[in-house]
Amino acid sequence: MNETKAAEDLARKLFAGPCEFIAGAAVLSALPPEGRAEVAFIGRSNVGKSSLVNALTGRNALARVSQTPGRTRQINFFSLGSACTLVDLPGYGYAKIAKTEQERWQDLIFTYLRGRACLKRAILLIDVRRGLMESDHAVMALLDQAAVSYLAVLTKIDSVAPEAQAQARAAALTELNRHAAAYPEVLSTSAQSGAGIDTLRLHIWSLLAANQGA
Ligand SMILES: Nc1nc2c(ncn2[C@@H]2O[C@H](COP(=O)(O)OP(=O)(O)OP(=O)(O)O)[C@@H](O)[C@H]2O)c(=O)[nH]1
Ligand SMILES: [Mg+2]
Repeated sequence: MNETKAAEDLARKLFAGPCEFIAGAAVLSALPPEGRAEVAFIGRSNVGKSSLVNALTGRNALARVSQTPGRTRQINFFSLGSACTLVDLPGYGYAKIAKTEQERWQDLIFTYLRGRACLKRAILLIDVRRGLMESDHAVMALLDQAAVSYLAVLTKIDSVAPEAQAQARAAALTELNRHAAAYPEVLSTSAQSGAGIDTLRLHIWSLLAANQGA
């Protein structure tokens, strides 16, 4: 068995192990105390954050998914074994919710991202059909400023032809190269078909392994 295969197996095992909801925070004061390494899923409303958390952990209903944007209304924390905490954030950039509510969420998300020492990586989701949009740029600037390293992941790749996927990847990569805290890499995933899920598991596992060794 080569090294990559062994790491892939360990990554799969990590995500097949126990994963439980531990806390939900709709306001800053409700955030759980800092503890294990956190990996947060961020992105516009409806981009597929909750679906990706479910696909990674192989559970259908761990995080709530909806066709209606604005489904996740609090920051949800899920423990993944004893290794880390997966964090499913509410989406941003959804115009149809009340302005005050939008601002409150954005404030909550931004303050979490800026001030959480145990946040080891943000996974920035991009809908393959839409690419990076204006509201993503504000988040990327914030992550750069706060020095939170982030990995861009295209979602819903089952919904486009391979050429469109390649174009979306190239466009995202060009933009990411301008950002200090961005990984110079874009993963392609589908929560529906399972494409790219193992690769993302491996990315998260490697990060935790490196972190534990540090
Ligand atoms: N075709 C396709 N649809 C997907 C995929 N992942 C998610 N969806 C759909 O996209 C919609 C939104 O998914 P969610 O996972 O709730 O998105 P979210 O980013 O958590 O949304 P908010 O919590 O509202 O910010 C749902 O209708 C999902 O079924 C995918 O890989 N392929
Ligand atoms: Mg959600």
